[in-house]
Amino acid sequence: MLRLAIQKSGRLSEDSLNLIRECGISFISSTLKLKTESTNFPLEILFLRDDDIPGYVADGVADIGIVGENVLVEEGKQQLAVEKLGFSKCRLSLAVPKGASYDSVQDLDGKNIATSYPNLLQAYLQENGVTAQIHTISGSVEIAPSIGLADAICDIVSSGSTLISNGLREVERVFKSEAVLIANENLNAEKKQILEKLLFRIHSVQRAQKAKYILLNAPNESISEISALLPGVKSPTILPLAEEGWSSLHSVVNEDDFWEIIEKIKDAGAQGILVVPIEKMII
Ligand code: PRT
Ligand code: ZN
Repeated sequence: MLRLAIQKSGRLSEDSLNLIRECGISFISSTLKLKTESTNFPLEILFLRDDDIPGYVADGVADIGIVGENVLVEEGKQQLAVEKLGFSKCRLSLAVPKGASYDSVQDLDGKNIATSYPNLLQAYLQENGVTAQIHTISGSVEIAPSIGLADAICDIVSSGSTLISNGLREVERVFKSEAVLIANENLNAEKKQILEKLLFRIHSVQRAQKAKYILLNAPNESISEISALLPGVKSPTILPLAEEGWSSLHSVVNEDDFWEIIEKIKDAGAQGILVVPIEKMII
């Protein structure tokens, strides 16, 4: 049995639970419960505050966990990281009041900066040869300049709208973060094996999220040109159509190069292009 710690309620909770479900792991979840066990996989889930997850995993109270890299690195436990998960993307940024003059991070020398991430901020300032007064506060960091508590703030930014609505301007990106799977460093053989199984499923889900299945019709004389444009897992599947001289091509394309490929294959004579999502991709 492997014990997984995820955030009880917050920005990581839903995506963490969805990832587990997409891995085919079923469980009964209730917002009132602190613990649940899967009905079809040797996994127990603990629901905790995100800040407690790295510590519990390091101590072995939980075997693995899902947490933001910002929290993990702030707590100095980056050695526990196993795999980036691609959700809850955000950045830790420095921001100053909209009207304040600002040219470079050196302008923060001798200033007061409010943050909930003193270690990440201190490391960044040190790298840049800046000495500032760091005020550690646990919440509502963005109001610190307007109440005279600080000249600047260092906080998590996602869309940027919180900064704008508090009259602040993002000036430096200190740290880029996303959700990460972490694991205790001394798992026994049985737990390691379960983790391997879980990682295999996570990789299949992640590959599928990035890939699209594409079907198209093409005149036979265009097949070789179109095939060369379709990367696929191996090579495209080619099936003859009932109509003489035409074929159907099936392949897999990566989301990142998707539009570029579509344009090129259209120019090469592809018609009736269908693009469908892939649920799992096992290679
Ligand atoms: O109760 P618990 O301690 O478990 O939760 P929490 O309140 O400490 O954390 P939570 O749920 O707010 O965030 C969990 C994790 O989500 C963070 O550690 C980040 O890794 C990640 N994440 C992603 C974010 C954001 N996006 C985010 N936008 N964490 C916080 N924010 C906040 C930010 O602090 C600021 O107040 O949202 C505001 C900015 O958002 P924008 O979109 O206006 O820029
Ligand atoms: Zn927290």
